[in-house]
Amino acid sequence: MSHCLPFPMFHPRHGWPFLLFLVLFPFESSLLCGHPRTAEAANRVLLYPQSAKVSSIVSKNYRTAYHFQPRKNWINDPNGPMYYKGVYHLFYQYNPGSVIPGNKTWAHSVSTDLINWVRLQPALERTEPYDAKGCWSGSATILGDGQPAILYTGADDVKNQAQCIAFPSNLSDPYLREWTKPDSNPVIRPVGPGLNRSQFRDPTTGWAGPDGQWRIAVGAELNGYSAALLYKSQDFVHWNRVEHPLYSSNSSTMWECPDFFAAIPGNGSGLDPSMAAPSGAKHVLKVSLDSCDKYMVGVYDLKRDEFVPDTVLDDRRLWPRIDYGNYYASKSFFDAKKGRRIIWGWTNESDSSSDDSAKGWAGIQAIPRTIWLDCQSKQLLQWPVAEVESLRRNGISHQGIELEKGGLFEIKGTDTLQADVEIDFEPEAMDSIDPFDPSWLMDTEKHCRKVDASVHGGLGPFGLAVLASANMEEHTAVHFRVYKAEHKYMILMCCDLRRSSLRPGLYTPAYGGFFEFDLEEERKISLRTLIDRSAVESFGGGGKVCIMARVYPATLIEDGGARMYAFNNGTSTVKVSQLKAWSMRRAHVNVKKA
Ligand SMILES: *[C@@H]1O[C@H](CO)[C@@H](O)[C@H](O)[C@H]1NC(C)=O
Ligand SMILES: *[C@@H]1O[C@H](CO)[C@@H](O)[C@H](O)[C@H]1NC(C)=O
Ligand SMILES: *[C@@H]1O[C@H](CO)[C@@H](O)[C@H](O)[C@H]1NC(C)=O
Ligand SMILES: *[C@@H]1O[C@H](CO)[C@@H](O)[C@H](O)[C@H]1NC(C)=O
Ligand SMILES: *[C@@H]1O[C@H](CO)[C@@H](O)[C@H](O)[C@H]1NC(C)=O
Ligand SMILES: *[C@@H]1O[C@H](CO)[C@@H](O)[C@H](O)[C@H]1NC(C)=O
Ligand SMILES: *[C@H]1O[C@@H](CO)[C@H](O)[C@@H](O)[C@@H]1NC(C)=O
Repeated sequence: MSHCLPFPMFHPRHGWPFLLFLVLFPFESSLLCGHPRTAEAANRVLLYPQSAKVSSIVSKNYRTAYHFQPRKNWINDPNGPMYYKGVYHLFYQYNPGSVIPGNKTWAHSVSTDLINWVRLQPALERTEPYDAKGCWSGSATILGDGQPAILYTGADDVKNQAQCIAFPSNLSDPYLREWTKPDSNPVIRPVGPGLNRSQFRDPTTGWAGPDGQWRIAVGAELNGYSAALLYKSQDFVHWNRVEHPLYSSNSSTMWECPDFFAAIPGNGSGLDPSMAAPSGAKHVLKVSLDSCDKYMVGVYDLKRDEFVPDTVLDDRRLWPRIDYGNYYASKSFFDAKKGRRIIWGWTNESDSSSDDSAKGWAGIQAIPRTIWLDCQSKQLLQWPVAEVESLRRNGISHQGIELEKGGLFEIKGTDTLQADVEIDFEPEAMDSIDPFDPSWLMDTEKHCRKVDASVHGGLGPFGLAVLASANMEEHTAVHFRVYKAEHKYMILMCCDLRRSSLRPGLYTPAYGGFFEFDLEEERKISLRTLIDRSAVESFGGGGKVCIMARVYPATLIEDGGARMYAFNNGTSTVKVSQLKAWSMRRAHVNVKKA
């Protein structure tokens, strides 16, 4: 299986993307764009009466430094990401007037490196009767003639959801600032057998079928069950519903934000959806439900025009997830510049809405991730886009650290609030591994709560404790625990937020996911964690399980001196064969307007 690589082949070089950014978007004097320097800029400290023990503190220190976010207000789903003529575009659900959801527009930013972003005017605003209640989520497609098109959901005043189209007003504008909604809108009305007109949204990017016609899927409730409805069009403007859905399931009632794409097993290259998928390609259907993003791997039966999953799991708790933490409404796109598929996902706040009002902002996008299918076509793998590494500085590295039971190694020499850490754990012995119980798969969060970082196991828990206060009263633990199943090893990865902050009233689950691992062959269990103030984004086993989390430690504000440790609380000794960490520079995210 020499063609099966753990990571995509491409390794773009760094350093230059930021320079290119400066060339394309030279700094203007109007860095604040006419917005007054409001209280937002001040380090606000609010005391809440409900907290007797600890004062609730809301600080600008929670604002992320290199995750995507607007300057202020509410954001949710990523929309219509695309690469077009040298520029990456990201649109996103945005309430221009408030820090709570509502009045959704498509805000718009552009980048040349996926890291530094310049904001533009909104691409879509609520201007028509059919989108009076909001321009909701959707996708961009690069059509055959090279022109991009947006399909989005318009919500009207009487609870109809309909799919609408928009085209760039001026194709000579390199940033595609203005978009036009043609009179033919809405192009897909919420009518048809079995359809619930207020559960019909989030059109996918179009893909070309063997008959040359375009196809899209739309998330829907069909006869009371969840479906990805299939539509066909010759010209992308006139659409017909295919009688049967692309895929449907009785295990839930509605799917949001479907995403459908082809991938070659074990190949890190992405595939262009406007071209027929090569033979041997598999297809992936991702859907959003239960506050998380789940997916199925299968084949696209072209004769029946249907997605057929390789495995049908009736219990949706068992469906694999894009991310086992705080991550929703993801959307992927084919990056023609580097021939890869990239996925964006939304991460909400997990503080209170009064905290959000005090901060003046709510919501970020997770780091864009390269996404590909493993050799066995069993699961998706994800890794932060290589461009993220351009933010690294002051790297440190250690080898061969022995961590016995109770071992704690402080990682010093990097910024602990903005860091990128890569660590490989290697078990010294494999004889004390605890047995696996498949029933844990039904509720991995429950299992992570039960076996937290202080519960000694055979092999594990071992991992990182980040954003920790001096006495460890506050810390976020990201850790692994190895189990032996009948013919394989199962690794549990947890991200435990229960001690992430002393502040009361926060949402602090213990996230968790399992992955299979060939421990005898691979030996090293890797963890990469991106720490960005209130974001802790982790990639276990080379991207097999990803966990995005939001944390609001008081430590971050009070002494600014958060600590970071590698630890082992398992009975068996583990060796940290390699540990690398970097401070992460602040990216230029929407601070200026083009
Ligand atoms: C939506 O906008 C209207 C005014 O256009 C405003 O009255 C209302 O409060 C806004 N709603 C939200 C949730 O922002
Ligand atoms: C279209 O964009 C180009 C490049 O930015 C600009 O020179 C031109 O004036 C624009 N045309 C219109 C009609 O706005
Ligand atoms: C359609 O969906 C809405 C929102 O979930 C629900 O309230 C309504 O009962 C559904 N209508 C039908 C006919 O099932
Ligand atoms: C869903 O349930 C209905 C009615 O019980 C059944 O006819 C249909 O085949 C089921 N569909 C799927 C995808 O299981
Ligand atoms: C991956 O697929 C592309 C076609 O999309 C092909 O050109 C390339 O050789 C493949 N790479 C490997 C390592 O198989
Ligand atoms: C390791 O276990 C001990 C004892 O159970 C506990 O006090 C300590 O907090 C644990 N370490 C971490 C990093 O959780
Ligand atoms: C994000 O916030 C947490 C805590 O309030 C909720 O439990 C999640 O349901 C929510 N996620 C989404 C997708 O809305």
